[in-house]
Amino acid sequence: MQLLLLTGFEPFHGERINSSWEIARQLDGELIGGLQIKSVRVPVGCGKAARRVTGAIVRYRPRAVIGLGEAGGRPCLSLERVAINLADDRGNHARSGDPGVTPVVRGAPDAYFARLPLAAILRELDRKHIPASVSLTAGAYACNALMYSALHHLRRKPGVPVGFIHLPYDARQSPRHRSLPSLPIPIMENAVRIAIAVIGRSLA
Ligand code: PCA
Repeated sequence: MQLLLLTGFEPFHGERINSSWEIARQLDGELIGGLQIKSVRVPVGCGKAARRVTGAIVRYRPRAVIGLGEAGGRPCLSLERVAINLADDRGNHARSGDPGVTPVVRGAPDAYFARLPLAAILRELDRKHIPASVSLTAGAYACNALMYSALHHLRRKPGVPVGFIHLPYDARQSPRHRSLPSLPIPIMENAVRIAIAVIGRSLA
């Protein structure tokens, strides 16, 4: 059975849930587009996230990798196009100042592009009326570090699709963030299923 490694993050910044793990754990074990989902929960921190995802890749030898993460404040699903070799553990609290130049992987390339059929995924989400867009920055925190290290680790296996999807807050988080956008988990979960089905078709 071919596995798709699906990662989701622990709650952080005082939240009780993280939409990314809520969805990943829900999909664990499902068979979608010929790929069996293996979900892994990831700690929030650049180094820890990078180690967890590379460890999971070594252990499960997945046919495809999708990272999920929460991007509170974004209005729709973000299909990340780029991961950069920059690790800023100040996280989302860092609204100003210079993040410095700490790399995710020392001596590695400045950036990698996602290896997912983003246009086809976007088309399918549009067809199902699920709001999504392609994003040109995954930030410089744990989500970017996870995406970067997965792409770096699998750089010699170009046939393995690797990418990352940022999610808005879950609607259950909206009482804490009344002026920020959110989506109900079932809609986001369906979106991730659709993305995986498109990836599965691209491998068939
Ligand atoms: N979002 C953060 C880290 C964990 C998460 O879910 C980020 O965007 O980097």
